[in-house]
Amino acid sequence: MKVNQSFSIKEELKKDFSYSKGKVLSSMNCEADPFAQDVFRDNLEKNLGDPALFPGTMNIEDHVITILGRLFQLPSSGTGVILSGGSEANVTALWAIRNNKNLNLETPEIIVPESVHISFDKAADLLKLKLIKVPTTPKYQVNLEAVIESITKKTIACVGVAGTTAFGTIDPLNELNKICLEHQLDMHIDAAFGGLVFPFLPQSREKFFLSFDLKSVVSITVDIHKMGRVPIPGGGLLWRDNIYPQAIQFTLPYLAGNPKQITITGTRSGASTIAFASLWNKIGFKGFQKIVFSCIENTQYLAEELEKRGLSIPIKPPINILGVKIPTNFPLNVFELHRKLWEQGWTTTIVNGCLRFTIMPLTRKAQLEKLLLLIDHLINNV
Ligand code: 0PR
Repeated sequence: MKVNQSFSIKEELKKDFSYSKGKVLSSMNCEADPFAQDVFRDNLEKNLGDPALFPGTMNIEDHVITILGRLFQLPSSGTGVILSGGSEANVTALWAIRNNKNLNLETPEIIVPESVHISFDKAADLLKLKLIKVPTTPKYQVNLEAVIESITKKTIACVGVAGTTAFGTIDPLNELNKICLEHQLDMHIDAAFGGLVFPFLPQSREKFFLSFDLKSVVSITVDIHKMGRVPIPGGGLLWRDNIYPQAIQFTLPYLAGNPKQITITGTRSGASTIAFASLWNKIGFKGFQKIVFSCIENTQYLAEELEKRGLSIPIKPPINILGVKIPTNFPLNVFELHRKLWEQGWTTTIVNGCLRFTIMPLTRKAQLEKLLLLIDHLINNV
């Protein structure tokens, strides 16, 4: 391939969207907290893949696991790791479950709701697992009867989602746990997005059961680069017991201290881990809760305003992800509205036929008012 001499990195970067305008409503990432950005920048060289060189960063990773673990009642036998994101965490979780079971099955089966993130398809492909996708209910939660019907001798685990990619819904984890216990199955929870939302909601533990108190739950994915407000990459994986990471452990005989790695990657950035630990030290549970409340308030505001304009909300948003249905008699269809909003710099996605808005910490109510004015203008000028 010929090198284009006029290629300008500066010009290319101008094509990118910036979170700072608050108009990106299609992403689960957002502009990181300014303090977290500073900490991140100060720690670019930290490599969690080499504990002998960075023992302090390793301790900070443990500290972050403790902070996250407390949100989900991780038992004292528990452990965890910070990876590149939710996809790697989900792949690693299924890897550990598969190896730990060690049943000599040709293709072990994992039952997942059809709402799961694409990372489970990737995991199944990589790990030679068979993914059994079961339908969801009209509330976009896993259909429990379908789960029971799907269990076979080859089933080794079930997955529950806390904060689905499409609508932010949470599966009936308590009931799923009962099924798993009865059939001696492991349960993994993908709380990549919802893991730093649900625990801050009032009485959420009773209501949502996103917790290691459910005895079949062996692992939980929780990302720090989504609602954790730190720069990418940062995805957490918590394990109930050390036997899970031990099942995927490799020793590096040539590195000082012969470290054991339980990660797909060798070199592993510690910057977002340090940024998260520092941000938590600074603002704590209450600070994160405030951010979550404001995101949810803004989501509810947008939902109500869109309903007033004749759009429908098929699933009441439990958190800050909003799916909106465009009725057939509306002046614009979902593709047209989606395209026209993008043309004005407002990014959304279309998921399950709905226009999906992710309302992240940087999106202010004033911003949403501007979005609604634009939508009014688009409706009135078709
Ligand atoms: N689990 C759930 C429930 C998710 O929604 C996602 C990401 C993952 C796991 C995987 O996380 P990583 O992307 O960290 O590996 N869902 C986002 C989505 O599909 C990913 C994303 C993020 C897409 C930012 C676009 C974007 O700008 O919407």
